[in-house]
Formats: sequence, structure tokens, C-alpha cells
Amino acid sequence: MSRADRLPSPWTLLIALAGGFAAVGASYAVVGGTPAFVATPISRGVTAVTPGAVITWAIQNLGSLGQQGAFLGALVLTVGLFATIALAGILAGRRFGTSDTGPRSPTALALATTGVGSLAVAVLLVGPTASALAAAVAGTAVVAVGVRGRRVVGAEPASVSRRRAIQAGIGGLAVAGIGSALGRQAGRGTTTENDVADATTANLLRIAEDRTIPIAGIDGLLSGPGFYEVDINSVDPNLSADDWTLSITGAVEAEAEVSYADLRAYEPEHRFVSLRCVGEPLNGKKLDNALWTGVPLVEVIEDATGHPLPDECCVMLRADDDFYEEFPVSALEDGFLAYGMDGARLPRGHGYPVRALIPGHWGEINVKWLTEIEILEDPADGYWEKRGWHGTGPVETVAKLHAVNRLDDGRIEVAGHAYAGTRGISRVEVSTDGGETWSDAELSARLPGAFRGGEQLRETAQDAWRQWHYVYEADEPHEVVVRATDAEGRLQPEEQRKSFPSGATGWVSQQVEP
Ligand SMILES: Nc1nc2c(c(=O)[nH]1)N[C@H]1C(S)=C(S)[C@@H](COP(=O)(O)O)O[C@H]1N2
Ligand SMILES: [Mo]
Repeated sequence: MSRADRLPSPWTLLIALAGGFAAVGASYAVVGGTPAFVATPISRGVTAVTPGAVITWAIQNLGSLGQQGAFLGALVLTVGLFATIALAGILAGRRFGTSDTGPRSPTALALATTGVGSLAVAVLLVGPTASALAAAVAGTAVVAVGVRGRRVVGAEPASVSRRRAIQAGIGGLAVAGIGSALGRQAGRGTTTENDVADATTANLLRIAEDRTIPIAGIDGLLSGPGFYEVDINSVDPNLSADDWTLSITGAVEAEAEVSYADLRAYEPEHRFVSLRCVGEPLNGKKLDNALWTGVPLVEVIEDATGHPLPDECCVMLRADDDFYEEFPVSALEDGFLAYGMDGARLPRGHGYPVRALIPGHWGEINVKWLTEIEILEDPADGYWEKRGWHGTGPVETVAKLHAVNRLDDGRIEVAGHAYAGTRGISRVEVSTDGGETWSDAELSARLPGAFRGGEQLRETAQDAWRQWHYVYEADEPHEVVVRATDAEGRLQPEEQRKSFPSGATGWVSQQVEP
């Protein structure tokens, strides 16, 4: 045999690759983009070994594109992993197959090795699940299309049938294609029934709509399904509410566990709360608002432990995705355990079944998929603080400029949202001459405060954004600048600062050509 005969031919490689595609596609078909998908642990592994500085850079410069890129990379690695197993199987068949037919034929050996090997690896990745079985069966079946018949892998290893290899290739792509369609359904999550909506949510959602100033190019007072998503996962946790528990641990009189049913047994409270990510640029779009339904956090802790909130410095919130953030216990006082969003169950991407909302603070401590509240005696670093951020404090005041509209009458409208956390927004000013002179913008009416048991707890929402807009005439190019004042009378800081490490500051400005 010459050396070339021993190297796998391109056709053999194609069969192996097709097996890799089929394995990944079939796993996805069964479980979709969930933790049980064979590429998920690979993607988590990639994130775990990526230096914090790289993740930080990717979040700032690539946003969700970075996450999609990382996931694509993990997919490629996973296809490669199963293709390698298939290749090893085919080569082992050739090397050790002894008879032309029967159980010791090269084909039978190749398929047995591929099947056992891919099942073992899939089980290592995602446990003994339907997803693992699907990966092994589909991968092996597609390899079988390529290597069936003794001529293919028999006495002349180099003469893999091109036709069969192409058939295998088509089979692999077909499984991957069908899998990606089916998986989209399978990965939808468990949030099907809507047991959150009631007369209060309906009423509050209608009020938010009524108080929205209709402005082209910007969201109303509710962000709806476009609410931004930021987290460390390419594949989010896929938890079941029935199995979910929240542990209250650490420096408490008695550690305790709370179930989803325990939480739902409380009279629900409904609040409008906005979230803003500390990593977004000054005029970025990671600022959104929703109506949340849940229970005040302190109430749950005190009922579960049978004692008042401990007088300790700090608290660590931990989540199912191994995310964790730490902040002063005092911030829990307004804290909220949300299981509903916009009058429906919390969507998976926003932390199903339960997340924390810590009003007025940067998004990162609003921990999703919450599993543990640990009371600490000493401060500690959270996930992002270990990576250089300081994003656990209150948000900076900001007025965004997201729309420049030419109205029918020729005038110009500029608009956006303004947000100052629990301080609230009292004023937004606009300059159309680069900051020389200022005029007041029109603001949307404040959203109503929290409701519980049919009773309104405060007059206006404590932690919600407002829309602003300003209409004027101009026929020269000019620079628009916007700045907000919070309800404590403090002007938005003018100093330009990047988002790293503790949030962007400055006034948003934009050149406008009429
Ligand atoms: N478990 C978990 N919670 C998390 C995160 C995360 O990665 N994992 N990201 C945080 C960050 S950085 C932000 S800005 C908010 C965003 O919430 P949203 O995705 O619902 O908009 O969630 C926070 N909660
Ligand atoms: Mo964030």
C-alpha cells in the first residue's frame, strides 16, 4: 500500500463531516437551543476559557454579534468533534475489519465504532438524554449511507465511492437543515400558559400605551418583545417553574428555600421598571422598560427565614447560568422578584421563571434565572467586577437621542428616552446650536406607580424612563445636544466618559442636516 492509500481521501472526509453535521443537527432538532443541545457545553467551555478582557471587549464592540460569533464557533467545534469521531470510526473499520461481510467487516466495525464513540461523547456532554441519543443515531446513520457495501471500505480503502460520499453529504446537510427548523420550535421554552395577566396588568398596559407619545423611530413607553437582552450565555438556561427553587443562604438566622408556588401564593405586585446595561455606549440602545409582576424581595426573605432582613453589608445573587453579582444589602429594600413581564410569564431570555429587579441600579445586578440569595458578612466581587467593571451601583442620568424626523410641515423633530433610575426624570433640554442656548423638550406623562391587590402603592413609577421630543425649524446644518435633569434637580453629567468600567456619561449630540 502506498502512503496516499492510507491517508483518508477527500470523500472519506466528506462522509465524516456529514456525520458531524447530522449529529449536531439531530441533537438540535430534539432540544433546540437549550442546555441539552450538544454544542451548549462546548460553547460554555469556550466562554469559560476566554479571558475576561476579551469578553469585555466583545460586549462593548460586538454586542450580541460577539455572542452569535462565539456560538457559531462552538457549533463548528462540535461538528468537528463528531466528524473526528466518525473519521476515527471509518479508519478503525478499515484497519481492523477482517472479513468482507458480516459483523467483522470494515463497514460494520466502522459503524459500531462511530456509534459507540459518538454516543459516549454525547452522553459526556449532555448526559443520557434524547439529545445525546439523537446525535449518535443520526451521525452514525449518515456515515452508514457513505460507507455501506464492502467495496467502499474493503480491500481498496482509497476507492471510497464518490456517489455514496455525496449522498452522505446531502444526508448530513438535510439533517442539519431540518434540525435547525425543528429545533427552533423545540427550544421555545416552557412559557406557554399565561397565568400572569389579570385586570390590573391589562389596565396598566393600556395606561402605558395611552401615555405614549407616538413618535416615529422610537419605542413607546413599553419596549415589548424588543426589550434588550444581555447575558453571558450563548444558550440560555431552560428552567421549569415547577422544579425551580430559590435558596436563601449565608449570614441568615435560618437558611430557607422558596418554591415557585410559594412565590405565586403572594398577592402579586405590578411595577414599571426600566433596565439599562452599564456596558452600553452613551447613546446605545440597551435601555428598555417593561411592566413587571412579582413580589417584594424583602417580604419573601423575611417570611422564608422567619427573621428580619439581616443587618449585614452585602448580598450575592446567584443564577443557574453560574452568573453572580454582589451589592449592598440596602439595595434589596426596593428589590423585587419578578415572574411576569408585560402581563405574561417572564420570557426565557429575561430569566424564566424568576429574576431579580433592583430598582435604579445598572442592569447587571438584576440577576436572571435567580437560584440563590446569599447574605454576606464581607464584600466580594461579582462576575463582572472580577473582570474589571464597577457596575453594581445606581445608574447615571441619560437623555438618548434616537430619532431625527422631518415632519410634513417641514419642521424637524428630535426625540428619545430619558432615564435617571429611582431619581426620576423631571426635565429634558434641547440645544439646536451646539449647546449655546437651551429649550425644554416635551416629556411623556409619568407612568403610574406600583399596584398591589387593587391598591396603588405610589403615585408614579419609581424607576421608569420617559419619552422626550422637541420640534423646531431649521434650514442650516446645526448641532443638536440633549441633557436631562433628574427629579432631585441634578443635571446630567457633561463629562464624556466611556462605559468601561462604571457606565458612560456625557451629553448626547448630533449634527443635523436639514
Ligand atoms: N443570570 C444572569 N443574569 C443576568 C445577566 C447574566 O449574564 N446572567 N446579565 C445581566 C446584565 S449585564 C444585564 S444588563 C441584565 C439585562 O437584562 P435583560 O437581558 O432582561 O435585558 O441582566 C443581568 N442579569
Ligand atoms: Mo449589563
